[in-house]
Amino acid sequence: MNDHAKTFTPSDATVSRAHVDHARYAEMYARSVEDPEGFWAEEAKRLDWRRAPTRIKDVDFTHGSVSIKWFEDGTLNVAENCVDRHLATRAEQTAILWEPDDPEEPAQAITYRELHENVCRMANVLKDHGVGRGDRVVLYLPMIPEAAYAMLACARIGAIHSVVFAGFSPDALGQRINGCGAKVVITADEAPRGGRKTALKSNTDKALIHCDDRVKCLVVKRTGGQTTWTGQDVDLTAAMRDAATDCPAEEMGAEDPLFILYTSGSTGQPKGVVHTSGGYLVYAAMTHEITFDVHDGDIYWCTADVGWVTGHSYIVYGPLANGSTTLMFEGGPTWPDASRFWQVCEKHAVTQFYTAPTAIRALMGQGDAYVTGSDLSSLRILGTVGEPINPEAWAWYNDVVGQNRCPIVDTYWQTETGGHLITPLPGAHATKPGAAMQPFFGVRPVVLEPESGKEIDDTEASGVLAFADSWPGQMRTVWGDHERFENTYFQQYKGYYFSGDGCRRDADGDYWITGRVDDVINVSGHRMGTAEVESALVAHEKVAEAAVVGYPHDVKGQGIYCYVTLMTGVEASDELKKELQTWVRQEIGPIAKPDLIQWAPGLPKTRSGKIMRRILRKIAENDYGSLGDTSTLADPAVVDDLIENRQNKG
Ligand code: 6R9
Repeated sequence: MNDHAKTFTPSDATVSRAHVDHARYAEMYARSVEDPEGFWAEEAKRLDWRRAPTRIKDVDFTHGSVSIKWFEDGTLNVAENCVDRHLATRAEQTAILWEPDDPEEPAQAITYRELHENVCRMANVLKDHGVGRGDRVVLYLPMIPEAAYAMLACARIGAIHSVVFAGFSPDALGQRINGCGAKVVITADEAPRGGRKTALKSNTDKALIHCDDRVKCLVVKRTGGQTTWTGQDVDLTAAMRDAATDCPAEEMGAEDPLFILYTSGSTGQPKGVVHTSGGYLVYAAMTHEITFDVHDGDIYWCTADVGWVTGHSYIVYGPLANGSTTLMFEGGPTWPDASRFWQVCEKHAVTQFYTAPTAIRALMGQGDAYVTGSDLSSLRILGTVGEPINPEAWAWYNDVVGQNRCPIVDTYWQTETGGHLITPLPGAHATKPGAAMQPFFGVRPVVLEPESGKEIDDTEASGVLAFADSWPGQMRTVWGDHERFENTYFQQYKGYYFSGDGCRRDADGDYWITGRVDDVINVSGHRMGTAEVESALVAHEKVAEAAVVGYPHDVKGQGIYCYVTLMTGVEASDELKKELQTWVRQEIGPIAKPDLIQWAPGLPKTRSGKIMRRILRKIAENDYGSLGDTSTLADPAVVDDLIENRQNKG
């Protein structure tokens, strides 16, 4: 492929405004990998430290003794960095611009002074309920300012938050509360989204049935909708009103955990990714400023949910550490109609807009008129995250939304990485539709041969993506299970952090992410372990066995394809398919609802009983002409039946 043919160079205006241009990138990048200690000691000065770090980097990627520490002897408070330190110069500047689900409801502009007050109030309520340093607090909230207050209130008193996406089911919530041993859950009565309401409080009640009785439930009144109250419940809205507006910030070590965020892997239940205070914040702040080329006066909008890492790093921590105005949107892209995003951009004169390819594809399908009806002249930078973006969606984003004048930053990163790892920088790099382009500072990507694990030195390379050294935003461990951390990321390819993604490096040395190489699927940018869906399916009394794979889906990127073997005597029917879809939805949450279910009298297995997923993937992709070697199958006839009855004939 001729990659040069599709290169978009930034305009002179973009380059001259940018924090980092091409020459500066080259010079900074070289320094960041040649002298990481010196480079990051300098970058750490972005933050206000109580005690400035002198020990900058202490990293060992060796399996069996993996240890990652940054700025180890430094102390700071994250909330102080995101709020208090801006008060001298920005007290009356908007910190959070909140746009509700319903366009008829007024937006709210919360200044840094008000943010400080609210964070302190909530911190005092948490303290009143016995929460202190190192305690865990689970947040299960709509996209409302209280979600940011709660995160920062925890940070202020040294508690560790774990945000659970409001789309998760009571079971999934309960597992996460128990998983981190939380003392308190903060939720809301209801979460409005797309004109509908999710009953968060009653979901929380259901979750808490399976948790320690002492777990307290603090409830924000978002809608005032009917809610049942139990003895452990606290009306958080009222308690905040009565609480004091100042609360001292705890002095925390740089390596003290800031948050836990559960994410899916290829095996087992989701794992609690642990991020720390110092390194994470330095990295979130720096990437936010440079990747989105943020300047004073900008109105920056990331459409993610705070339930995902993108919401943590690029709605709350990065922007607020930088003293930016961050827009927080409660709703979704297509309600009341497909113009909602663009109307919000016009209404608030948004300058940076950051969303996921799945949203772009969904909106692209609705036609251009929804976009062109809004004045988008304020936009300067567009971003995408969450999955590879297909060139058609990239072109539409560039032409119709960006009107050919806004660089698109296709930011590759993960929950585990804390911030962007590979991304173009607006004034430094040309872009190519579908390419994540170049490593961020301090990041050393390598392409490995999947089998041998050998590093491919040639510029043009294709293989799996790993990283040869640490960066400050890297996760430190899996909560409560360091061995799982080492085994998941450092075992297969010794001496590297393994991403789980495939990748291609082109003749120019630019990186293209090709998707997961493990049993993780990416549905509308939401990461899911096929094992989680399988275990939900087999928990149903009529299901004997299940195998789940991803298949290409026009809007979602990947859809969930389930092969299900029923218990003997159970009759297959369309009603049962619906029942299983509803079941999985209830077990995990709406994002995990199977798209296609195929009844499988048997699953293709090796003689040792291992399911051959490669074959199931090919059938689901409707690519059964290239099944490859099936000679190790115990019963090859199974495959013919599966092909004949495949569900994706598109
Ligand atoms: C931030 C986030 C991580 C996985 C990752 C990869 C995929 C994310 C991407 C991308 C291609 C991009 N991914 N960004 N693939 N291009 N720009 O999404 O975190 O939810 O942990 O997902 O998402 O497969 O491994 P997370």
